[in-house]
Amino acid sequence: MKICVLGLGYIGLPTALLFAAHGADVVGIDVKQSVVDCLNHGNLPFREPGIEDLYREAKERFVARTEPEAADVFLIAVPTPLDPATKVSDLSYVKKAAGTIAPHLSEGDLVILESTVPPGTSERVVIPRLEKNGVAVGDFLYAHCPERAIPGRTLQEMTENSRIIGGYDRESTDRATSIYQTFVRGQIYQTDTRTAEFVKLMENTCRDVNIALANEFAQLAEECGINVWEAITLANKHPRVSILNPGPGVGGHCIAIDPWFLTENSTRCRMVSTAREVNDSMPNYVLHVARSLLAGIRDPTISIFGVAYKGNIGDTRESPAFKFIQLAENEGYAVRCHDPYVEMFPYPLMDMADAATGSDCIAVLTDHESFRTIDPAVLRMRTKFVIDARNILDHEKWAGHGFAVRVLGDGSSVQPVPLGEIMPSASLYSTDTARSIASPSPPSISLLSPNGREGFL
Ligand code: SAJ
Repeated sequence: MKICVLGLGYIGLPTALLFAAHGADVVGIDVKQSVVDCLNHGNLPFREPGIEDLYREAKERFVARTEPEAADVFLIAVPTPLDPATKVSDLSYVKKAAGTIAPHLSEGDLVILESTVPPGTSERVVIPRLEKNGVAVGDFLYAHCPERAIPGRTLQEMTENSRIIGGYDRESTDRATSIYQTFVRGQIYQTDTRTAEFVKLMENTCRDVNIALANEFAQLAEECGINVWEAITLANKHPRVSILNPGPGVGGHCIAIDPWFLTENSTRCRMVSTAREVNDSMPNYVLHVARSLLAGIRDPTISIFGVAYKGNIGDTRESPAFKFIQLAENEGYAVRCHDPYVEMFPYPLMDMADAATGSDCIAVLTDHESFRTIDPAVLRMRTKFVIDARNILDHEKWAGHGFAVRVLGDGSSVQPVPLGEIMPSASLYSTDTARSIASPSPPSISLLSPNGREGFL
């Protein structure tokens, strides 16, 4: 079996390599010559746990090219970004991919779309382009098989997760099922194409709405003077409650984008777009916290720890850090960035000690495991503020080194500050967010002077 995989990104490349490692001859197609060259020279264009070993296993049966060629199966895994101005999906890559497959399509071939698309895209946009060379759907087979793997565990999830396969007809669905069964160990559920498109969007939208709820709880908790992290832990003891974690916003190429694919053809969506707005506003909320801390400090510098969109990966796509950096710079802050996982970023990246030296505030935006064990003693700050937007730091340790720790969603000893108001003087900050009812320990409290520095230098 020969498979042509169009798009060698975070989904397409691992999928192509898995097929090759399980016996298919795979031609990987990417419009970027640099990606093709990189792979054909034995290198990988990005990191992902296990992908190097997989590449070694697969390379006898894998080759990269810039143009598709005749194959038994064509798999489209190209990006479907969002037009940021209109909040409408940009299907240009999918359209182009379908158009370049058409001249190579023969009766009996199978085309699989993995890219996430608005409901109805297969019928309205993809299939008509595939038919342009005279072979009609039904004569060729077609299925939508949305990807479900999470960056950081891509290979494991591609192999173990269940899959939804929505075929144009029964033959298409069965053929696609048998092809995925070469490496997927999870259950495969069959449906039609439009349902499969909708299911994928529901999954990511569900997560987005639940994160938005957690983010709203965090802000409410601050207003109520309680610690949301403790409250969530307790609420989640209920057998039917599972609240997610608040944070500085939702990034990544999917959850921050896909919900808009549901709303673009609807005039009825309320909750979906509200959740997007809540999550998109979280960098503003973190900035509001920073503003309250840094008021009174001359020429403040803020050091961002973590620019990846989430923990333990180097992926910065749609990261909330971008918005936070812009807001902080507009506020007049000097901004420095540190991320041990990220290699390429439009802003200069510094090592941890350099990013902290002479700075006034650290904002932890990503939950990298390595941040748990940072030794605050090595950080030569001018003013020792830290905002932990992920509740990842060892707060007692940081407080022990003179830091005033502000944890997103911990209002247990923060005086509420109305949004937009710059807090000029004293307020109290808890340095202990990990109190439990079973073993309460008194929070250590730092009283800030009007210039916000006393006691922390
Ligand atoms: N986040 C929170 N709080 C949480 C969980 C996540 O703030 O409790 C944030 C993360 O920090 C990150 C963003 O949300 O910025 C998204 O991260 P994620 O881990 O929730 O998801 P992704 O975007 O890496 O991957 C998602 C997954 N979808 C679901 O879990 C429903 C994955 O299975 C999909 O394959 C992927 O989208 C995709 O490609 O569609």
